Amino acid sequence: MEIGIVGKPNVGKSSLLNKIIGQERAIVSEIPGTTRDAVDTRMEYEGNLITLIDTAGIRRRGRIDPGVEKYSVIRSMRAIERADVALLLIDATTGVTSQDAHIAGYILESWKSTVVVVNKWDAIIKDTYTMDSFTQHVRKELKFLDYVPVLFISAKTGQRVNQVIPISLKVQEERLVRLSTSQLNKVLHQAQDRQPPPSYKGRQLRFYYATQVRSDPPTFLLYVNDPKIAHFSYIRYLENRLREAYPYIGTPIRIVLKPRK
Ligand SMILES: Nc1nc2c(ncn2[C@@H]2O[C@H](COP(=O)(O)OP(=O)(O)OP(=O)(O)O)[C@@H](O)[C@H]2O)c(=O)[nH]1
Ligand SMILES: [Mg+2]
Repeated sequence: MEIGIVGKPNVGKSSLLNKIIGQERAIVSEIPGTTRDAVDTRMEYEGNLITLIDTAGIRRRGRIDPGVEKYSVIRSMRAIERADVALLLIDATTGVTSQDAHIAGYILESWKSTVVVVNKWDAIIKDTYTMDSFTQHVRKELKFLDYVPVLFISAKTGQRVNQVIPISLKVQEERLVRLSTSQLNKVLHQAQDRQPPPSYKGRQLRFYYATQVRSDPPTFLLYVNDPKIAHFSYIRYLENRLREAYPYIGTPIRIVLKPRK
């Protein structure tokens, strides 16, 4: 599997990569990136072949010029496109910034899985509540990633770095899970009974049956009377009910509506 390490400049991407390689007694080989933007590192972890993609840093002299931020997002995008799971690094000392949200948006658009990794956890003053309140901050700023695990690490001291690969593998495993058609329909019909779709322009959405047409990412086809009268919030509601049946940790769920012939 491919794990992309993405995030704004200076967040600690290369430090994390180096720490992972240094900590895991893994077979590691560095292969030149397919573009100059990325450095690929291959490793084996408990029988899994993993490629870590580090978004290359940008050479800069002195202060950051205005083009750098935008360009680093483009570099992250390329790493995301090649990845199954993206590690979105957040700097604990700055909190979630608009640039982080921008990269998160791109991960979502690409239907890739995510682990939010809050780095530089050593560098802030903490008490027993800090992790909870930082998690809430992440949930608030990255609203649409509410199914994503959040990990607090220090690439400098190595704190919890050993959890990064296991969590990524877990997320990838969930990404490939298929629900049976009967299980899927049971969940969706129960959801519909519990909360029927709201009517739109005097018409009500009717849902007939569903199938999972693919995994990677999990994609569900729902046959309905008319896709045009489905409301976004109702699709979100169905997605949440599906996640109660199976959490799909870190992975986006795709729901596609089709008119029943
Ligand atoms: N205190 C602290 N500093 C860190 C940590 N991780 C990285 N740093 C420091 O942050 C700076 C940037 O680290 P890099 O690993 O080069 O960051 P990067 O994301 O690869 O940066 P670019 O490749 O330029 O985008 C360095 O000075 C690191 O020593 C951490 O966990 N704690
Ligand atoms: Mg770097």
